[in-house]
Amino acid sequence: KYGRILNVTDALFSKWDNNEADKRIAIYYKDEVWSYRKVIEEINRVGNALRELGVEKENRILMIAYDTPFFISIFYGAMKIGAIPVPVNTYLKPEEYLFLLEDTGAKVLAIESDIWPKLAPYLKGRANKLKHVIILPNISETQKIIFEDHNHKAELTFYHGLVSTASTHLEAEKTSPNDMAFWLYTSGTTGHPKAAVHLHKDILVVLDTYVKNVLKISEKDRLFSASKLFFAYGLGNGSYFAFGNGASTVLMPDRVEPRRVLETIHKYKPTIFFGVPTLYNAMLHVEDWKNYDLTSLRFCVSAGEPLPPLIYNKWKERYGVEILDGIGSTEALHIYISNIQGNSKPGCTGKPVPGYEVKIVDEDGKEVPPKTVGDLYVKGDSVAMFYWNDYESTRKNMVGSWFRTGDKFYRDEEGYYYYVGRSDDMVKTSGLWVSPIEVEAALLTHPAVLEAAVVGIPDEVGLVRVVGFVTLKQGYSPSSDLAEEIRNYLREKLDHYKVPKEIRFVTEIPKTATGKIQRYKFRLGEIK
Ligand code: 3SK
Repeated sequence: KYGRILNVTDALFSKWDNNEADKRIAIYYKDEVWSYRKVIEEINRVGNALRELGVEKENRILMIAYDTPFFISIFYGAMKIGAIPVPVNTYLKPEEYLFLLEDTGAKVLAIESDIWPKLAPYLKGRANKLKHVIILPNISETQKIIFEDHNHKAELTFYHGLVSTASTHLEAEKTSPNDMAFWLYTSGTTGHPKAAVHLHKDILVVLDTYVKNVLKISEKDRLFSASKLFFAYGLGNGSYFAFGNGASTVLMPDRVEPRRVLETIHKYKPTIFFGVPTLYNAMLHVEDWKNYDLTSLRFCVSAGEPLPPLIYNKWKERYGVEILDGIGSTEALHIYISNIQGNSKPGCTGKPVPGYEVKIVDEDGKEVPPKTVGDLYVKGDSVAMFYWNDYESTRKNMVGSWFRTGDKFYRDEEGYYYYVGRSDDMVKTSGLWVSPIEVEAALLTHPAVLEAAVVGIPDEVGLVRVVGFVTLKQGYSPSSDLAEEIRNYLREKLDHYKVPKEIRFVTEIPKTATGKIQRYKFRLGEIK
């Protein structure tokens, strides 16, 4: 379908002549408006500058970058010359970045100016393949500094100094649809993160499936993703969903904070907003929400965690638009089961996106009948080819053309899919399975509860008990009476064995950068 030669950057951006590219807005960023032409020229400059540095096909470029136009120019500029951008979480610790530098064998590191000083002291004698460090804009520049030690020498340059004089014309590398294009790290609950290796065709597959069949984006759309570009979910929402359709994206480099997100929607008037359930919940709790106009939104999208019905209903009631809940993965690149506009079902993940096949299987790999919980597998052309440097996980999760998602699901007779939990988050108590998702959704309907996480914790004799960890809304304080009242309330809503034996009050529910609750931290006793 995609021919013998395909370069994803070229496929996305070569559709318009200069005149047309001048007229179309690609990016809203702070008070700047970037036309498609400006973006294409910046991408070409970056591609040329990287070639000048000696970057060749398949060389890796580790990106520790905020959501700015420079993320876009490096990511797509690298792929245009056949190099491999690897965007990673901007909130990691130096030791974690060292692992990523060494695992990728990156020749170039593109890093934000405020993160570089925190990482630089740790580089001595490590990451020996690293030859160039590019400091991303935001600070004064022009000088060139040499950073070196006994084993290591990386040349440090500032983005603008490197890129501004490069040519705006660049012939794309003639890559094939199945050449490596970019990697995205997926953080498991244990062990090191693994890089899912994506190919040049993968982005086009997502555009031809989820984007075309579910989102139906047109060139009139303006997208805003609170989830960051370094995350597979945000990368699509905030970049190629727009670029593949001649639409625009709003980039917000700041930390995600509910009021900041409301301000951004109010100011830039996006037509589609992408978030995660905890953010929607936090936005619903902003007291002066009436000061923000969200009427530009056609609909919203949620992923990362299942969207509790309460949040879906409150949002719809307040803003009059649906939140389309779906599930995807870094390995599949984006969403493969989703609700659709006009027909979204609260508490349900929806149906398989046309273009993907899914199956639910038991422990022996046999497909289970409707209403039976099992392991979800997905098949589709955007699924990563393998994990870099991780033979064991590749063999375990990529089973023929199927990918084992690690999620437990059941489907009903009409073919709607329901998320029950991560395989390793499910709680078995008294021989019965309890889905943390169901109990958390019930907890959230209690007027005092702001956020909740439910896990199974062994008691003194080693029997697993369901425990609910909650944070409270303003105006409520922890007490044993309140804990008892919450448990009584749950008894009205849940089967008796699902009601937590204990409610513990905490100040924070830990989450990954992508909004997934880290239930294992409670299980391991890191938070009590
Ligand atoms: O977590 C998800 O549901 C998701 C969705 C889209 C892309 C990536 C991920 C992990």
